[in-house]
Amino acid sequence: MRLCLSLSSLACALSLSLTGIAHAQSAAPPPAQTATPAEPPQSPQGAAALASPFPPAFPGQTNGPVVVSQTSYKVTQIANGFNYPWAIAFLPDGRMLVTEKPTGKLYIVTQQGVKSAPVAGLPPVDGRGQGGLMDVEVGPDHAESRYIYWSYYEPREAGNGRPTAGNGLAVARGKLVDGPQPRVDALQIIFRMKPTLDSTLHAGGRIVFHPDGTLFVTLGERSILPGRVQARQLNSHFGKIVRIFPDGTVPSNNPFYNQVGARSEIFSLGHRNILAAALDSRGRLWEAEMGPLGGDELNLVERGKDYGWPTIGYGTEYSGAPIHQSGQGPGMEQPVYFWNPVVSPSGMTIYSGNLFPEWRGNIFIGALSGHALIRLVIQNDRVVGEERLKPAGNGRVREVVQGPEGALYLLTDDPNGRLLKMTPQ
Ligand SMILES: [Ca+2]
Repeated sequence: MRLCLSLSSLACALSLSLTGIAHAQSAAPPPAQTATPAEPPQSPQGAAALASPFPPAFPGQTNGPVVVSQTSYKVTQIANGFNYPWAIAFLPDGRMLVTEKPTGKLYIVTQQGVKSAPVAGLPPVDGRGQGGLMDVEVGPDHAESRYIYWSYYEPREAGNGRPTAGNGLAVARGKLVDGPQPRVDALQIIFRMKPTLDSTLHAGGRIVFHPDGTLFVTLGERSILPGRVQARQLNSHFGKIVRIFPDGTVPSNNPFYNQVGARSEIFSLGHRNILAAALDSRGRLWEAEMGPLGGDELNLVERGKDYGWPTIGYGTEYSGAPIHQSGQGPGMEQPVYFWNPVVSPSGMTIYSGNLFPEWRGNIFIGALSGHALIRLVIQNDRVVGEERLKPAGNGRVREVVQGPEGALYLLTDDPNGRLLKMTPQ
């Protein structure tokens, strides 16, 4: 069920913030007030890495051994013409929900590639910068409730003392009404990231349902320094993964539920910007986050733990300036793996299907600046092999999801975004 189908992921957008710390994560034009950064080095595995400021904490934490699949696959294009699509979710009959980031549009797409009219009734999005409509998920009780869930940059009143509009990530649900003009009814906003900030960057946006009846929402730290400094502060949602019930209420067994001054939704902290997250077969949450230059990370997320951003890490600012005093620190978790050069992880699924037995248990990650579908072989919670697959040619891979039949479905990140399907050759 959701363990397999909803683990998807997703990704992010553009370029550089005022402080020069964002990834070049999308081909979309940067906001007018920002400089255009150099694209992070394209990173075919084995290419020369930039010098890391700190050594890895353990062997194999970066630049893992290259592995090659024995299984051959074919790629079928189901549809194209999506404007920077972001996420895929499967309806019970095999049709797909597909989001478009900057336009805020949601489509229903058949396996034959027929697109519906945009689903009506979604609230407006702030589509500037990395913003817009992000993830979509089909509720675990969809058969009875018809609920679908989605995340988006919500336009808000001005934040952080600036005259321009602010925003924040929000998660909404509504009941899908199918038909020639699909719509959602009973709209309900179940989560609002706080505080509001004037930034069009790093708000995260992945939604992952857990079999225990809760859902995780991954968040970012907004890139600009007033946001970044909040990533380890419990009074802010920035740089956190939060855990809520589908109706927006907060589980009382969350780690900081009763802590004065802490936001009760917080599950983990110290993240930079998470667009890729998925559960494994044991129900554990993995995430890959957009790091600074040379510092994208894979983390196994545990309740109440601190993943260290911006205090520790293995990268530098995109200007080359230092960020961290150390790669390690007391009370903070080490990434399972990090990438140098960066790959811009933007979608994730942990394969559990029958079509590709060789790939069971592997972590698949869509890479934007990596222009690849990354396959990680995991043993004892460490990366023991990495492969860069090219099912989208040299395209930027935004999303990877396992379909109900065990195929892998992908989205490419471009103005003529493609919906692709990988099946055995
Ligand atoms: Ca970290």
